[in-house]
Amino acid sequence: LILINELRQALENNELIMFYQPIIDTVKGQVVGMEALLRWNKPEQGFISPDKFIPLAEETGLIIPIGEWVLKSVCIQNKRWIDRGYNAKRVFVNISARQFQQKDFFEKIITILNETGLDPNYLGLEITETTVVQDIKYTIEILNKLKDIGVSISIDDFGTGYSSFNYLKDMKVDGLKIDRSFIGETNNNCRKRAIAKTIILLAHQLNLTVTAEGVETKEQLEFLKENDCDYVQGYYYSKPISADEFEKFLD
Ligand code: G
Ligand code: G
Ligand code: MN
Ligand code: NA
Repeated sequence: LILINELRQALENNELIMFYQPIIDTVKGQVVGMEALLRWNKPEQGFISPDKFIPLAEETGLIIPIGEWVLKSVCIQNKRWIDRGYNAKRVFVNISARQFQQKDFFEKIITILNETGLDPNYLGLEITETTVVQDIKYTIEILNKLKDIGVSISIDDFGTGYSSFNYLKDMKVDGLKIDRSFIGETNNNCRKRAIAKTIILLAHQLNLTVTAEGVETKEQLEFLKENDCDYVQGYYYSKPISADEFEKFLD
């Protein structure tokens, strides 16, 4: 059981840390970006997955300061890598619905980009279908503003949220991320394979890029390559790792 006070303390005591997972171009086999994933390094307990504490943070509103800390530290880290001469890559940050729906969300992004000096072309946001359909008019306005400054938007966990396809015709998103529930065991499940294939087609028909998550085997990778999936992410290449460990993927 995680208590709200412990989580508040975690933020104050610097117990939160970002891990990074490479995103790979399936044709070139090169790392083109990374997803930033939050971890809580809890004293005497080790790393705790966000699945265990993000829901509590969302319920209590702590996701607002935590989300700002995440954005800031990821922008600082990516800027540092670029300044040190590594090939610049886009870093993707997960954004909770409650965070995205704040009235000053766009202004907060601008402030963080200004303060950290990160070029917006090297930042991407991952939001879910459920988030974007909460207030469609507002979402369209924010997405247009983000696109204008160069921040990229991906729809995360695509195919698992509560939404229709309707929003896709009006919203300027750049990519879809196929949820890993459609990728795992693709080699022995035709229904999952059919869904993954169809999401790739849908993305390309809409001029969007498509990333498959949770790629763990050579067979899954081959299947995705054959079906023209643009990018892959998963344990087959690397699990999420610390910033220090990630540097080997930047070379
Ligand atoms: O990395 P892991 O599989 O443990 O992540 C579990 C879940 O937590 C995923 O759904 C992921 O999107 C979410 N998550 C990871 N990092 C962050 C973060 O920085 N902010 C938010 N809002 N969610 C995150
Ligand atoms: O919801 P979101 O897509 O942000 O979640 C990403 C989560 O998926 C992270 O918690 C990350 O640790 C996890 N993940 C990344 N690659 C793999 C993989 O190949 N297999 C499994 N099972 N989980 C993965
Ligand atoms: Mn994600
Ligand atoms: Na996902």
